[in-house]
Amino acid sequence: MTARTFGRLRIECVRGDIANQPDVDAVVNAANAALRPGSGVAGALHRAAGPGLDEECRALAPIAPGEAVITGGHDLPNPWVIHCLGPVYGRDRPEPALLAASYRNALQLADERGLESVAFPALSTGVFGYPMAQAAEVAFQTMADTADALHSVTRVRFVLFSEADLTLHERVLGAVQASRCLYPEPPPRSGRGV
Ligand code: AR6
Repeated sequence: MTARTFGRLRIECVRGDIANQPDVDAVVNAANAALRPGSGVAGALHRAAGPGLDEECRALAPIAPGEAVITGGHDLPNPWVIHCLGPVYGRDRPEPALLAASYRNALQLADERGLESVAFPALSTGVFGYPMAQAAEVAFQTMADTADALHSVTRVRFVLFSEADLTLHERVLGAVQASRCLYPEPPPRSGRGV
């Protein structure tokens, strides 16, 4: 597990199953527009949550790319599920702006509800075909950009399915942090009285 902090926001990367993250307030669903059970993340979350989640979702559908809505967690170990519709790569344009909106809107919803912790999957990188390295950069830049505007959310977990996906995300997270910390210490004084 790798963790980096941006202001008061801690971002963790772990390998695991998004449907088995009992120590976070909300898990994020990589949803379809109709908010119905699907494959991948949506399938795993709806299976674990039971039919009550599908019922609650019907009243909130459809949603548009970049939008996020919140429901209860039903039989999941988490009190809340935040449903995001990421962009389909090559169809919903501009993809980076729509993917960034998904992350930003999910974080804002969690913050409005006073939640402390949120676990995300890598939105749009499965069935929706977004190249993973590009998607990871959008995700972490957006989280870093949003960090200062958050009041209650202080911990974000990125849950990756495979070791290769985890390694890639750890690398991108480190690079995003490094790009924002070019001068972590004050530059040394020259000593020449300039
Ligand atoms: N836990 C963590 N990550 C997972 C899990 C899991 N249980 N299952 C898959 N992943 P996807 P999308 C990874 O396809 O691209 C659905 O059918 C996966 O390896 O779930 O946004 C919906 O109904 C990939 O890296 O989401 C929509 O129609 C990432 O999570 C559509 O797919 C996202 O994969 C959404 O497509």
